[in-house]
Amino acid sequence: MAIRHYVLLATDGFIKLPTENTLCPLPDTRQDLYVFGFVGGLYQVTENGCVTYENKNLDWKNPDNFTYLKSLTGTATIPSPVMWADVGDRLYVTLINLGMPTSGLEDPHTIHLHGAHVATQLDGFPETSFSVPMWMEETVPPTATYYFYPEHPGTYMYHCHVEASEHVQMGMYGALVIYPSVDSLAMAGITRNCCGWWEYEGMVQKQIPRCSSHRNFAYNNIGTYFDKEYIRLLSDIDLKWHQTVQTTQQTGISFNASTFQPNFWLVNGRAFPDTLKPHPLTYGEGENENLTQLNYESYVHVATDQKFLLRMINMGYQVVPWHIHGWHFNVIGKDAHASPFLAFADAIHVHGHEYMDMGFTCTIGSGETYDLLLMADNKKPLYGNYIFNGQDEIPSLCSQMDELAQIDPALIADIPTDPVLCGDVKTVNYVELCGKGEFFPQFYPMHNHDDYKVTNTNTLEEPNFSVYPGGQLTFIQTDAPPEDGHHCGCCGKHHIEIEEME
Ligand SMILES: [Cu+2]
Repeated sequence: MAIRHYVLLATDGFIKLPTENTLCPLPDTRQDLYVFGFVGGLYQVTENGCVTYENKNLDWKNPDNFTYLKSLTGTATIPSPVMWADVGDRLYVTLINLGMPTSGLEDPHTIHLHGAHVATQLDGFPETSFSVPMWMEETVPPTATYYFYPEHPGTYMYHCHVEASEHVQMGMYGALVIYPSVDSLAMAGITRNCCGWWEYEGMVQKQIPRCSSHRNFAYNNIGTYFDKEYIRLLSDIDLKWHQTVQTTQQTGISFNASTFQPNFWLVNGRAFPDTLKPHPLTYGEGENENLTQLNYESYVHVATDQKFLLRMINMGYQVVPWHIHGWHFNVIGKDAHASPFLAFADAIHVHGHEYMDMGFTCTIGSGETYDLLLMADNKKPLYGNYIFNGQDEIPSLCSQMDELAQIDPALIADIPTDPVLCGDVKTVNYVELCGKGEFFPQFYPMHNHDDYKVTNTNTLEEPNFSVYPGGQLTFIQTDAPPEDGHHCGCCGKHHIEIEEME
């Protein structure tokens, strides 16, 4: 059990949205968007009586930190920092209100831990609790500290609930993830033996690498193991609202909520092609286990045969039909509750598709979360022969692509690989891969299937226009199974862990 204490500071800021679909556009082709949001993050963790300060500068009681804290004013982006904890931890979030100087608005703010089982006093709904005023004086800021005792693992979100129609649209939201604890897994029969292997009801689970922790399970269920996880925080932006809020103090004009008409659709605060780039809120690998657990990377990059979890969160005002190419997902949870199908499959000891809640498009309403588990299985055995050799008297796809390339090389895509570092964009071209006899990497898009939301709008110039692709679109890249892996004798899958069973 740990006491995890976050400090969030509410303020305003700007993000830049692409108005083109070129991968690394010049800054002047971007749309500035005025936003509200939270900055800050994890302040301290107390475990077994030991206090670790993750960011001592967030200690708002220390006057030495006032300059730093005030310097965060105006630095908000979308989304706000990820917060996470284990079941049974105590989660505290201290809220400071830095104000929103660009617009001059002096609104109070709250933190609503959406989906959390908290007492009404802590709910962040100001009409039934309280809100936090702006920090005006050079004394210790007025704060409130929210408390959440996480009982259920799953995917949650948080947002400000002051004038929610406005403050949520302006961007005051972030992801909240609760993992099972070692104890909660044990109560579900999931334990670790002395050699580090995971067991379920006393049976060693060879498909789960020993390096996995309790945070490689989405729920207290053996069927919710994943190798990698990704947050998909979806939202939509009405540029006119944002511009109106930015100038409302001068103009006296506010927006009419019933005219909501978004023209940007975001994944983790960004529109394609920015979704292919490394996310600025992502910490370096291994930098700090308290901080590197989760991030807002939009580009999914896994090895073939890995299991990956998509934590879908819809903070927009529109329903999102989220479609994933390449594989069918298994809905292992919704709104922080494990799918009942998992228990059913477990009870009758089957794991076939017919006993799971599978699909290829997940329809996500505002305020909903879904946990989608995918297995990046290997398509080479089924499709490699046709692609490289041809079959059924149809020539190889490689030779067909080669002929198309001779008509126009641009017909064969140069696909950017993960992560796209502008200035050094690495690409894959399938004609070249054919020449090397290589099947990997594979690339699968996932996107909002309201395809008009897979666009970016240019509102800077007349006439206004939109470009495709843009908006809520990103990729899953799967590389070849690792060469240093081993073929598991139990499940027949390829695993990264090379150690033999003990
Ligand atoms: Cu607010």
